[in-house]
Amino acid sequence: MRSIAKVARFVVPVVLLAAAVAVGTRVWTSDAYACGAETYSTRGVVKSFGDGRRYVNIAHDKIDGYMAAMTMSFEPRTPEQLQGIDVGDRVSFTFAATEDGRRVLTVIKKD
Ligand SMILES: [Cu+2]
Repeated sequence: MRSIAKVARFVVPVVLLAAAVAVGTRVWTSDAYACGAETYSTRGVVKSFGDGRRYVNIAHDKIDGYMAAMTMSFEPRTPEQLQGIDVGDRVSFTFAATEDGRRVLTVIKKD
């Protein structure tokens, strides 16, 4: 039993450290662009898509604390987010305004 306790004393901290590193890495990579970014939610109408649907132009309602109503572009976080969404659709969406001036959709769905 003494040897098991000895092994546990070594293994437990190593496992905890590995888990902490894994969690930290995941948060850093998947949400890196969202670090320090403000998120906003609003509604709008889809006007057009950029090449390869790399962005979507939306005539959005007023966004409290951010800007008045206007048409502008938003980047999907993944291509799948824009599946089933077409020009003319009314949508509700949330986006992160990044420090480098991008607006990345975190959620978008048809109304
Ligand atoms: Cu705008």
